[in-house]
Amino acid sequence: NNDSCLPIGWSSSPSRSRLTAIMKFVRFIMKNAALASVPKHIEHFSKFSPSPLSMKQFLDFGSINACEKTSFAFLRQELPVRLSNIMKEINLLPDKLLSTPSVQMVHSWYIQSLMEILEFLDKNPDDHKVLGEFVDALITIRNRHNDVVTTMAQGIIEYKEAFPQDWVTNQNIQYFLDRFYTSRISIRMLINQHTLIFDGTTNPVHPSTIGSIDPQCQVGDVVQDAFHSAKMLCDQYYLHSPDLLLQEMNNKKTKHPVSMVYVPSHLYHMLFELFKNAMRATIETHESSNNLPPIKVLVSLGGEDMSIKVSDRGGGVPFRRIENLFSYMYSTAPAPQIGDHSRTPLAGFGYGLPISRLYARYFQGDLQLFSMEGHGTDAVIFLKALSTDSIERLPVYNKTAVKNYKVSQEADDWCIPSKEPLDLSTYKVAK
Ligand code: W6P
Repeated sequence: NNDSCLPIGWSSSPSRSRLTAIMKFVRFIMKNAALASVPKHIEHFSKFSPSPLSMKQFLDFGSINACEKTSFAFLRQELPVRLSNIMKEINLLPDKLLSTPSVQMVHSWYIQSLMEILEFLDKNPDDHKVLGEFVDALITIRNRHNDVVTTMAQGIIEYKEAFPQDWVTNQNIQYFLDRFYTSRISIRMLINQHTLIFDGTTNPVHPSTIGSIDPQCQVGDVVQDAFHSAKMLCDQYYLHSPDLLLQEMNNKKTKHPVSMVYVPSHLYHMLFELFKNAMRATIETHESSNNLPPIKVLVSLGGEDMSIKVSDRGGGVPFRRIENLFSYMYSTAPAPQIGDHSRTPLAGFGYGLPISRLYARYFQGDLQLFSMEGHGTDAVIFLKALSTDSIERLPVYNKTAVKNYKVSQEADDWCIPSKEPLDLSTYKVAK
């Protein structure tokens, strides 16, 4: 009996369906009221600058005096600040890009996630139920944003198809996406730390990790792991792969493996990307040869920097084209069709390199390419050796940022080189 669960005095299905309708209507009104208040909240929270955390502060959230309440109170303020800051920048995108279905979709995810966090502003941090619901909300939000990178890439493709790509647009898209993806990396870092530290378990494989941070990240081990994965892909498509030659330099304790405080998954991401590129270049320039030159890796720990150099002898890239390797616009191509073997899935398209550079820069490091056409390429990841120097590098929405979106089609202040030989006859002086 459908009515058996209703209190006495409530009876029959018509009033029940009526009740359902009323509740639906109330939810509809409330949802729209929440939606209508979003712009006000964005205005409010975008006036705050994001608060960059250091590695040490991240570790403190996960130490003995770890306090879920403190983390909750920090995140329910900081997440809206970071979301609102970058949402203001989304709104500054050129109309032709902002109006694409893909960008609209991403934008709606940000609005939805912001609303879901704002729900917690008036809740009690001492209530365990609230803390549990917050973790669940963060997991929902993280999953909602899983496909942001591919969806934005789709938006860029739609834009490229409709409008001729020019240098100015490329610069604007580069500026925005570098900031947008950095913001995303940072928000996911915050969410990962909170959900991993306060789900009440320890990582069975790496018990010493604090959330996604390993206080004793063995750099050489991550190099080996990333190389191994790239090697598997490479073997699958080319039926062979170059070897790895790994050397470690530790300025303090020679012969000791290099270790540092870092996020192993970030390091893995960068190295995997570099190895795919290095392997592809090596194989494609030694197609006829039976022995491939190895990929050499040098890990070096100094007083200030921890640097990793990945060297290939894959023939290099012309200097003029290096910048394009980091360009979102020039490196977005539609994903290869299934069965299309003209494009290999091993590097060369997608956002691998620009996003790897953002991971390096996120904790004050960098990723640079030094290539000599005709010979090969050195890719170097520079990271801060000291955890006190590893502080989040975050975009902030302010007047300077706004100004950078107003870059317009103005004349360059350097002459345009002419390929036509100058007709010197006009300068002939009559004798
Ligand atoms: C290349 C191009 C490249 C990009 C990134 C890393 C290594 C390499 N090697 O030829």
